[in-house]
Amino acid sequence: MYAQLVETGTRAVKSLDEMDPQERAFQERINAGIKIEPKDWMPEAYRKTLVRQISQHAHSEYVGMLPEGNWISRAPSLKRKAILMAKVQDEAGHALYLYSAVETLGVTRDGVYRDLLAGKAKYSSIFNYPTLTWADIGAIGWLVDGSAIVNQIPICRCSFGPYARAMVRVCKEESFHQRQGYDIMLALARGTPEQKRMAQDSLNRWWWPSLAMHGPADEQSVNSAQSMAWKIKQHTNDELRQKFIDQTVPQAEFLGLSIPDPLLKWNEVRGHYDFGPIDWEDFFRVVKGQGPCNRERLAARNRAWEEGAWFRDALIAHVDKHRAQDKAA
Ligand code: FAQ
Repeated sequence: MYAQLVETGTRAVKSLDEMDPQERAFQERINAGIKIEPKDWMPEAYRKTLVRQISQHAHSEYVGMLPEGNWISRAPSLKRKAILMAKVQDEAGHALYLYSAVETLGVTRDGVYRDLLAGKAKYSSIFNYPTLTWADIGAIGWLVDGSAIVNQIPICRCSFGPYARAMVRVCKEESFHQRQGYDIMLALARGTPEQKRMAQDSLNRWWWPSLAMHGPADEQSVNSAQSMAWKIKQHTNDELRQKFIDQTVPQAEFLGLSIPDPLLKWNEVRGHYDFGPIDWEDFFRVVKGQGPCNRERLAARNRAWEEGAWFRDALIAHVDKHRAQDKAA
């Protein structure tokens, strides 16, 4: 029964009996699978959780353009370059859908974006690692977009309408991204011994950060219990991490590459792969801004913001001019 006090992570979730009538009616709508829309009443904590998650998600898409953008000018063929450019543009599009979704919650895009630029807002840990070789572009598509899909498909059923609807299109595009990444890995794995080594090296470096990007282990995930009660999240971080591992290991086998985990083993009883410990110290260091590329990523975003000032000013001047003309007419 829902009315049980759920306690996972470190924050407790209220039971229906503890809610006032308005909040209880809200929770009952969620339990019945009815979407919450921007103008509906919602608890302040629900709104804040969504602002936090959707803005972090938008920032991740936006910062996520940088590691891949790094290889556009060095893609190994015209075809790969065109595909990569389209992918990086898609990520910008995802950020825009998400910034639009977050604006329906009474915050401004500029406001949440300035928090990112000031280093106050989080974005996904995974984008603070460098892309050292072309194989990293394959690994990002395969593993990072692969993780993103596992995480985002359930968000298509999230209780907040604008977020759920934005995710439908994002997921379709992410699945193309995942396939293009796998296609790069396949070409390298079937290429020369040196190309295969490059693919293996890239898998070695991206595997563990891709597992960590699903978020802290359930007992450390402070937001999961409440977000699940509100159906913003449908699964815990560990459940999604396990799903990602189970679907990705056979893909690595098909490539003839080895997952860099000596403890990885199929567990007949659980019906899942067992895996080795994740380096959570590294994860939290990266989240706190001490990863290999945190400073570089924020500097790049700040530079782009400053260099784009003339365009924003021109756009506003243009809109103001038309508004004045409309008024005069
Ligand atoms: N990095 O209590 P929980 C992509 C923070 S999009 C940094 O478990 P929650 C597409 C978390 O915010 C990738 N921080 O939190 C692409 C919280 O801190 P807070 C982004 C992290 O929210 C591909 C604290 O730790 N996807 O890849 C991370 O319930 C290729 C405690 O954690 C999304 O944002 C992390 N990895 O669960 C683009 C999906 N994990 O806020 C370009 C939507 C956790 O209390 C190229 N988000 N933290 O200060 C979610 O599903 C959730 O927010 C989780 C975290 C699952 C990420």
